[in-house]
Amino acid sequence: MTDQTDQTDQTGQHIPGAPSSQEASFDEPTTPREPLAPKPDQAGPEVRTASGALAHDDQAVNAQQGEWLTTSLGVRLRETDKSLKAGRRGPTLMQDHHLREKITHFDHERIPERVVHARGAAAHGVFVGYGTASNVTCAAFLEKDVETPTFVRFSTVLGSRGSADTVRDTRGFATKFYTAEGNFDLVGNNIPVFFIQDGIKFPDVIHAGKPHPDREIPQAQSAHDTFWDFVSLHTEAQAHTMWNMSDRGIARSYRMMEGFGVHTFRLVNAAGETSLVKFHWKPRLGVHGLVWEEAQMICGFDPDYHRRDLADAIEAGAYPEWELGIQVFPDTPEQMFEGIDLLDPTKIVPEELAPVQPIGKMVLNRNPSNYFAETEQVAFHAGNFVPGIEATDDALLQARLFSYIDTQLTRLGGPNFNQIPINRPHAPVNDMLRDGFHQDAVHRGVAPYRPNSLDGGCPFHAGSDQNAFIDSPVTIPEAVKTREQAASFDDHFSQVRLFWKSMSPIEQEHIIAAYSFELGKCYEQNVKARQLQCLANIDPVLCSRVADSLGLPAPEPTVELGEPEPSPALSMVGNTWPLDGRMIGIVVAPRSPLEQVGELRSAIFEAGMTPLLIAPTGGVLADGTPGQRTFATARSIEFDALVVADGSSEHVADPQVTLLVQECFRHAKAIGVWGDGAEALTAAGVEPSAPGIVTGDAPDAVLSGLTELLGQHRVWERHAA
Ligand code: HDE
Repeated sequence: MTDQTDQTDQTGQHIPGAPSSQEASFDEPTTPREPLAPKPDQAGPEVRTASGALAHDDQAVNAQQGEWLTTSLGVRLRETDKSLKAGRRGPTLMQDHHLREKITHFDHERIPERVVHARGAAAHGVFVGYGTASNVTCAAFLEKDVETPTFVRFSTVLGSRGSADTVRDTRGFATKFYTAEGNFDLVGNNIPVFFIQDGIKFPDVIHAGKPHPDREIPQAQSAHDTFWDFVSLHTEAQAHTMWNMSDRGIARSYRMMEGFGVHTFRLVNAAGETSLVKFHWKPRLGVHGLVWEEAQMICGFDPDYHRRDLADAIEAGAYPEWELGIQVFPDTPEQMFEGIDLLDPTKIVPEELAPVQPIGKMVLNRNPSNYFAETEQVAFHAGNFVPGIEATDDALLQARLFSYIDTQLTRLGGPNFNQIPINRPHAPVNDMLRDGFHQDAVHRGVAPYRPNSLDGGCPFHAGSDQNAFIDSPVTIPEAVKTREQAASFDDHFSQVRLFWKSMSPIEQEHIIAAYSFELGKCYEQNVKARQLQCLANIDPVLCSRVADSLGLPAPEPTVELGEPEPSPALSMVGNTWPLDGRMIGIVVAPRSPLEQVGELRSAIFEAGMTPLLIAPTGGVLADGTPGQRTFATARSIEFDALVVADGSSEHVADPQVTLLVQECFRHAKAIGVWGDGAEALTAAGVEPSAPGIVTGDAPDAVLSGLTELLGQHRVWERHAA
């Protein structure tokens, strides 16, 4: 048998996406064998026992072993295709234990999906501390060169488990650090502000965003009446909504998103001194979005787009990377910084006022080997802290501290969800929590209580010299018990204006188009009018442009519009970034010069990207190189840039090729042509002199032009034009 990952050309480079570690044989195999190993890019969680100790050295053996099919109790089976019947024509007998076990287990394969963030994809990785945080925290995993295994789950918020990846939505960015001092979860989002200031409003905003309760539509989107009804009435949601309407709401890739802890957290150093911080993940590849039309098309053509992109990049060795950074603020009694309330999760502190200081780096380098066991069963908790990191009184965070355990009780079927392999800590566990559904540990001793003398007084309390978690003694000012919040929380618009003013003109155009689309999909005129009033309180140009699109009058602001200092760090354009894992489509035809095409493919691989050959039909080219796509299966959404090779002139009139070129052009993607491939431009009505078109005599010149354009992500001048 050949290694499936060799499915490629003579250069030894492979195209990601083979489903198994071995190529499927044409006939059903007849020789028994041990279960296949995972693919080289995959790994399961390190298999630990419920106490955190390493289980069997050979991880595969912990899950399944032996070459014969068995029942769940290890009895070998000789037949699983036919049930036990009274005679060849039945009826089926109740006695068929294997049938009943198989069907019963199947009937219960699904668990409830997450109430929010149901749709997700994940990867294993490793975090390395820089040691630069030791002045503010004693967390051991942040010390210099300490390596900590991580598991990261990215998600959308609104959609069901089977919904599309590229809908306009917030993305979850949840990281589990398996540190030597216990698990730390940083359960963040790709947007640094949240819809609401107090967790008690969470069910409201989610009910408003989810499909309407009567018809259960629309799926996984905010472009509907209940959502805009809520956010235009509960105006603290306007900050988050503006971020959603920006290109951050339609990420190009999970690899190209920032991550934020959102809340302010409290760090404690070895001397017991505290600071307030905000966590940031900065992606090495920069922050990039899709084009809205493209995002919508992907929902149909490849609803698994983000999931596939993450897995393919890791399989291709283009490991996604982020730096973890902190903004540090003094822990003063008022918990404010430069007039910004640090306990208000609808506000950011601009990076220009408090720079993000890098404290470590994370690389995602292994795909999960089983979606259900890992990505579905992972249980994050915003309150999983380690010594040196603590919660603040942010009322949103406080409610989360309750919610995450509570939700797992039904989702994962009982209180022992931390014993599921992906959730097990790598630190020793001795917890006195006993019994319950799915108890995996066989506890010893007779005294799971403290104090005791019967188990020798064990387990003992740890002191600070044993790295115990100690809640810092924080002074709570004398106060009255009340259902109110600080007056500073009442400013719902000034930072939304700051965000708008920090956008480049092209990003502002995209935001106007996004509001116009979303509100245009609403039915109720008063909901649209009310949201226009909110936009008037953000910016008159934004408001009037959206109002024009809706055919409604633009209202006057009801608040005073300030002139905030823009924060350039909020803009996604105007820089250049690495290209790892980008996809380049190459249209070839039987007459194309295959040697040159081969050189082009090798150069693309060398640049850390993946070339996908698009040929008129399936099969291999004359030199034996396999084509990855045909004119019938290729669609522009899959490629970051397109090349039409010499020798394609007979095929450029093919409607699929024309469509490819036109869509790439519309979606601001770089297009390169060489030789008579240039005729594809004419067929598609694209001017060779238009921005982002690279023409040349040879593929190397075309590639170098494309690479330069790709570094800026998209040819945005085309949209401006
Ligand atoms: Fe969550 N959130 N959340 N959330 N959240 C969940 O927990 C909740 C909030 C976030 O990939 C649930 O295990 C409440 C903010 C992510 O498994 C649930 C409130 C932020 C994920 C829950 C918030 C988040 C969740 C659903 C308001 C960004 C996915 C399943 C007080 C900082 C984690 C689960 C994963 C998941 C509750 C607000 C991020 C129901 C009550 C703010 C990334 O417990």
